[in-house]
Amino acid sequence: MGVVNVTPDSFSDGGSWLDPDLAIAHGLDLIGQGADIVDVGGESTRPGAQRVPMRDELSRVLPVVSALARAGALVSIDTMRAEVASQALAAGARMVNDVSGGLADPEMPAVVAAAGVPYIVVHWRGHSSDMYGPAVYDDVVAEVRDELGLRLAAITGAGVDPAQVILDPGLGFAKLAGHNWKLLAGLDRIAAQPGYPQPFPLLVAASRKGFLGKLLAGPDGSARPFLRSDEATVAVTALAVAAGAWCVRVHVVPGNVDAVRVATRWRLESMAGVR
Ligand code: PMM
Repeated sequence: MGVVNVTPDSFSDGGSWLDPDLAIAHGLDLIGQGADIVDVGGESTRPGAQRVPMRDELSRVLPVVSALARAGALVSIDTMRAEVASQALAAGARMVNDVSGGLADPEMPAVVAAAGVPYIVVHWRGHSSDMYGPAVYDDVVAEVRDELGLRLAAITGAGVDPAQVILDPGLGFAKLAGHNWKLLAGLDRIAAQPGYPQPFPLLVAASRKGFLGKLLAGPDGSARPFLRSDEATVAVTALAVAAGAWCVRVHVVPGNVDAVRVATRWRLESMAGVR
């Protein structure tokens, strides 16, 4: 999944694709480079971000979604608002990526259920204006798994088919660096939800996030700028896919596509070995 942030202020690529023509061209580039899905978003969720008015979010994403869908791309709409999801689906999006897992807008699950599309349900504890206040856990993997389980109960209660749900541990959303690493090491526990016979597909979105820059800090302790953490993202992609992740959400496609192919081959071989 390649990212098209149609925002002035996303931490990873803010401002680069605010112009709709540039955003559309970028989405087509990502597809040409091997992305299977383009994820179009119009509201930054960087730490400290304030909400964007809905009309601004709509005017950012709709022309980009419809042009990319018309060009044949599988478009996911990255939004916490049911109305934005609904209009983006009408414009040709075929998947909803909700970083609040249905918590920010109670109407979202019903919109997704009515459309019958895949729904990426992300672990979230509140808006980005207070990103790290709620980042308090005793056992982050167990708590994220259980809180995603509560979201699953709520959204399936609203009519969403569990077969359409993709779970996401929400790296960085109410998580400190150490929490993100524990979650990456515990992906299988998050996918295996009590009461469901099969593990859920998982999406991992580590690309350019601050915990990578922190790990790669220079000798003076200053974090590596996120634009220079793309190789680390490729490493996470390989490890996450080898651990069973279904999808990775990334800003730069080429190295990640290769990593997905290598890790998929590796995983197939390991699974054959245990049969
Ligand atoms: N993170 C961001 C935006 N959208 N979607 C999913 N499913 N999971 C995430 O962790 C996620 C997301 C914020 O990152 P960005 O500003 O680089 O897009």
